[in-house]
Amino acid sequence: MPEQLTNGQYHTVYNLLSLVIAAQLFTSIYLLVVQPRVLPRYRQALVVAAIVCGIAAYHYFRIFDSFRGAFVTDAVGGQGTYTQAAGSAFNEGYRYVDWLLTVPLLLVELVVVLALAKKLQTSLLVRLIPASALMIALGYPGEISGDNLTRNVFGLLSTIPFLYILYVLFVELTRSLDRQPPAVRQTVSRLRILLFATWGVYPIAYLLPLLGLDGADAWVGKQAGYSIADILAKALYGLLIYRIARLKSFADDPAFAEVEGGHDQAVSHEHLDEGQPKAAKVGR
Ligand SMILES: *C/C=C(C)/C=C/C=C(C)/C=C/C1=C(C)CCCC1(C)C
Repeated sequence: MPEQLTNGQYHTVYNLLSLVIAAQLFTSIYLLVVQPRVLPRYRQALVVAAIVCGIAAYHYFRIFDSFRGAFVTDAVGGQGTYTQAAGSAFNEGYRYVDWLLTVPLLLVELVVVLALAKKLQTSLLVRLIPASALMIALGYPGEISGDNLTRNVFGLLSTIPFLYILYVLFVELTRSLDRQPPAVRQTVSRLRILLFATWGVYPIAYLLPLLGLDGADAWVGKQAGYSIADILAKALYGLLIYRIARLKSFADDPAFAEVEGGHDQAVSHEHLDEGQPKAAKVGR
C-alpha cells in the first residue's frame, strides 16, 4: 500500500469501488428476479450466480470502508493529496476471502447450467473446486508481501492450479461436449473465452507492482484491474449464464419457448391490448 495518493488516484479507486458495489448488488437482484424466466432445472445456476454477486457486493462494502479509513487528507473540499492514515491499513484480505468463496462458485455456475450427466458433473467439480481454492490460497502470501521474490514465488505457485483449471475447461470439457448439440457447444466456448479473458486480468494486475511502475501507480492499477475484472468475471458472466439458461430452456421445452418468446415480442403491444396481459401466464 502506497504512503501517498494524488487526488486523482484516490478518486479513481474510490469511484471504481463504488461502481463495483452498484454492479454486483443490482446484478444479484436481477438474477433473482428473473428466475421464473428459465425452466426450474436451470434455476440453481442463477441462484448461485446471484449469490456470487451478492457475496462480492458485501465484500466491496468492506473494501470501500477499508479504503476510506486507510487514507486521510487535510485539504478542504476533497482537493489535495491523500496520505496513509496512522494506525490503519487497506486490507487486501477482503478480496482474497471473497475470491476464495466466489471463484469455486463461478465454476459451479458453469457446470450446473450445462446440465451435464451427473457423473461428469461431479467429476468436473471435484477437480475444479479444490484447484480454484488452491489458486487463491497460494496467491495470498505473495499479495501481502512487500518482497518481490516472495511475490514471484507465490505467484508462480498459484499459476499451477490456474493452468490446471484451464486444462480441465478447455481440453477435458471439450472432449465430453462432443455429444452435445452444436448450439450448446458454441455457448460453452463463448463462456469459456469470457472466463479465460477475465480471469487472465487477475495475474496481470498482480504482476503490476513487479513491473517497475511507481509504487502508487502500480497500486492504483492493481486495484482498478481487480475491480473491473470482478465486474466482468462475476456480473457479466452471471448475465451470460442467465442467457444460456434461457436458451436451453427454450430448446428443452417448446411450450415454454412459445409462452416466453411470445411474451418477448408482445411486450411493446401489451399496454395497448386490453384484457389479460400475456406476462400473467408466464409464472410457473
Ligand atoms: C471473482 C473473482 C475471480 C474470478 C478471481 C480470479 C482470480 C484469479 C484467476 C487469480 C489468479 C492468480 C494467479 C493465477 C497468479 C497470481 C495470484 C493470483 C491469485 C492473482
